[in-house]
Amino acid sequence: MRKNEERRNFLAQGAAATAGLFAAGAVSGQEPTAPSQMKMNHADHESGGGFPRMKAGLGGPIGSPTDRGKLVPGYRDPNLPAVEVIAPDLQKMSGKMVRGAREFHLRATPARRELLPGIWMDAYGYNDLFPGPVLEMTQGERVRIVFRNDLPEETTLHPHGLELPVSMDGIPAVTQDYVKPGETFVYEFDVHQEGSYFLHPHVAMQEAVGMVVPFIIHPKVAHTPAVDRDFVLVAQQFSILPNATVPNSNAMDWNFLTLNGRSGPYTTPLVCKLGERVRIRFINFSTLHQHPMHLHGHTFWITGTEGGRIPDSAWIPSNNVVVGVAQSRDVEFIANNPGDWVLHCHMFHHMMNHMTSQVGPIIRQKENDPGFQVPGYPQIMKGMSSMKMEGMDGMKMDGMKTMPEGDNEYAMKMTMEDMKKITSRRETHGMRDGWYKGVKGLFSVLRVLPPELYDKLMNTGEPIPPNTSTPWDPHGKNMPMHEMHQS
Ligand SMILES: [Cu+2]
Repeated sequence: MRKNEERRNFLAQGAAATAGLFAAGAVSGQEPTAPSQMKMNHADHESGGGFPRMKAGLGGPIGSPTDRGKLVPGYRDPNLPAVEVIAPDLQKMSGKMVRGAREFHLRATPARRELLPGIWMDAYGYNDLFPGPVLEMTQGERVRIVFRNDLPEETTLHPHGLELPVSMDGIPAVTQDYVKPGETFVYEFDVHQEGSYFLHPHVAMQEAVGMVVPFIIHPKVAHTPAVDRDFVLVAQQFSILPNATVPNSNAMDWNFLTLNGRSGPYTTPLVCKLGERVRIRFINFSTLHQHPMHLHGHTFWITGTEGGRIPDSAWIPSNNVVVGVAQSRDVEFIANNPGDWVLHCHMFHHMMNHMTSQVGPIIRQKENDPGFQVPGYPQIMKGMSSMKMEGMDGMKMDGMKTMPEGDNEYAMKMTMEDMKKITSRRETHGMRDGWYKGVKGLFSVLRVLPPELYDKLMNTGEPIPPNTSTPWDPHGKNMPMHEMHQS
């Protein structure tokens, strides 16, 4: 058995090296559905054809198909159509075929969103949502968007990045008249591209208050190597001043950073099975900032942009992809490193909310926090100490030992009900006790779970105690929470 396995790996690596040699030739004039990859049969799935599918590791030599998992397929049958996208915390629409076109109905509307438990934003969106809803379709289809303006002001709908007839481009004055309040305009065009696109109004101050619709076009034939999961995440930033719920679209300084309309730790984790091939589509619909999106514990390949699929000869390995304003970046990797891995923007001001001069800096507020004594570090502000919640320390509830204490102003204001919104979500069960203290602002978590744990978590209602997915403890004992340093 072991011998056979070694032989299989050896053969796969040989095939890998050969395929690597001819990769450049195969890629030129490449069909989008026929990348230069070796074939991997099901027997090779467990081993990943020489790539360590179930633990961290590099795979074949640089330039080979197994190099950092580059062309290692997921478990999904490559003959199946592309897998549907998963949009945590968003709603999706796949439309309906009407008179030869995939028809969607979108209304521009005011929309409310709870960015964090208890923190609401009143803005604009579509169908009472923002961002979203996510529209999904297939390359080659005709798309009809019956668009009605239910805002109290004029707007249009612009299909961003699409090669369509100019009359469908949605630019006020240049290609069409504004759609006035109460009016309907039908956008209809053939979609010959594939990739991660989005719709938005072509009215700058409306874009700044949330209006964006992810527009995901699957290729006619699923890309290879096949992915098992296809996530979409939309990054946005807002300025919500004290005592306001409406974002200030004029601001040049932001205090709320969101992924799919929520800030960490309210962003719902991306859950996958160990060994799967995962795609994440990042869309940046922020007013002014890039987001260097960083995934821990894995190396991904950058496989697509807002212009569609990149030929595999030009993919770039990375763990951090800069997503500029109005850009999208698709990345793919084999989730081969078990555990709960943060996935976040690496701009320090985006790694938490309220990093803005307008509403005061996040501060060290506990005198026993070693950072508190650092000269020059923003320290306790006058009056803040009186805001501490009384009697909350040591309270117990499902899935956690204590209330988050003193981590930031928001944590201090959270109620038990708010906390429950964060910790009661099934996708968070089994994470390390107190995980939510280290997940803020433009943060999410990728959970790479052994198959049995995944099935128990996502397909049963069985209780999963804290510390199940990250049970290892380098210090041989559980450190008390107050000694932990989260950053
Ligand atoms: Cu950022």
